[in-house]
Amino acid sequence: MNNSTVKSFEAACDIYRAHGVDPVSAIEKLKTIPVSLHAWQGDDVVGFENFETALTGGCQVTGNYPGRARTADELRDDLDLVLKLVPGKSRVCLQGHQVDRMIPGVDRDGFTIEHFSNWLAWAKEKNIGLDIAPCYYSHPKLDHGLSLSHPDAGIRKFWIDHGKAIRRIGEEFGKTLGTPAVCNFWMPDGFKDIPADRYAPRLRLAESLDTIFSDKIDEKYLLDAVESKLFGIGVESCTVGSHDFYLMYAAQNNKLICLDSGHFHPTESIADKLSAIVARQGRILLHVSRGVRWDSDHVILLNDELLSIAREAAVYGFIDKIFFCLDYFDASINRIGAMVVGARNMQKALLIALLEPTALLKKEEDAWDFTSRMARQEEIKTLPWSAVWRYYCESENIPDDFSFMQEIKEYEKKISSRN
Ligand code: RNT
Ligand code: ZN
Repeated sequence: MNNSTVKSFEAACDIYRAHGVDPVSAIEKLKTIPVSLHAWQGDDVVGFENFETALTGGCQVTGNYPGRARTADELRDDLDLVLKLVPGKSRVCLQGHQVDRMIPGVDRDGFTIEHFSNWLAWAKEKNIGLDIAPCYYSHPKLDHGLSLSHPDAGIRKFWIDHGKAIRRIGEEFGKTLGTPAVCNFWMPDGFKDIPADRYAPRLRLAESLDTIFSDKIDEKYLLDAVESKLFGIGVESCTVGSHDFYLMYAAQNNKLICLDSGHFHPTESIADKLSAIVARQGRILLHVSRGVRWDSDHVILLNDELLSIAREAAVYGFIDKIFFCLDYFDASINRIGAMVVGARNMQKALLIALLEPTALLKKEEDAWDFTSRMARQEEIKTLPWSAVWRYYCESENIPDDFSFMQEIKEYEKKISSRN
């Protein structure tokens, strides 16, 4: 290891220890926190079914940077590189249309583990966990923008069967990989303009979900989650699976609620919601994203929002109850770079949170000394976390903050035939 890295780490350790924090245990803790990398950044949420459809999910991927993974094999190659450039404990989360292969005559309602067997073999070999989400968009059966809440029972049945199929696939992931697969349900159902009836679609959505979840699967293998949303492109006026709807649904059915940081009013932070939900529901799934004005799924940056999410997740001793999954898609830049920058930022934010001298802040707060608390919060911003980060990356053989770009550029040359 580089001598100056060790020296600055030791100096940083002295400072942190004077604040009652041990960077060595912060690093050890960080290594145990799984972060699920969202595979869909690699294929622009296109999937690998035989047909190419535009993304019809009330969200949008923009940009035409070369190099999109066109097959599951290509995506796995890309992820192999991502995993080399990101420290910490990664998982991979798939969308239900990122199949290895299609089987003639079998549509999404009939997918089985056979459609994902190479993914499973790959994850087993790499010793990482897999998560999955059914894919309720980019398919002709998403009719008038509705799936599980559609008035037609036949359409609902197709999507119910898709949900059931993906849960079974997740169960296989969980069994084989020895870690439960998180199976996240999000569907774009909603209305562009003011609906006459917001109630009936919500009743139908609840009933469809009940039918899907009536197949009992052991939580040792599969953890169900439901993801809420305020609005999306083309569904500006009403989202059937709103936050109120899913918070209630999750609470009543003991499911994970998934909070996506891009799915609320632009000034509403999900950070404050973490302790509220964990206090009542015990656990939570996060889709860590970055909205810019609309639900735009930009690459996550090390900004105040990310820092406060990680802070709220890490300091109360319930971080093992938080499931982290990244969720953004930017096709205007190198997709591997997008994944790596965002995933490293997630790791950095978690490290900064684990290095927080929370006991000092609490002491000041308990003594009603809110001025010192504020001064302390400001002091924390200048503590030398970057020396700890550099040491951590080097000790894990992960390139430092800019040199990973070199590997990405070299890889970009190798995959130039994709264009
Ligand atoms: C959409 C949701 C959902 C998607 C994925 C690709 O607004 O956030 O999680 O990002 O299905
Ligand atoms: Zn999401």
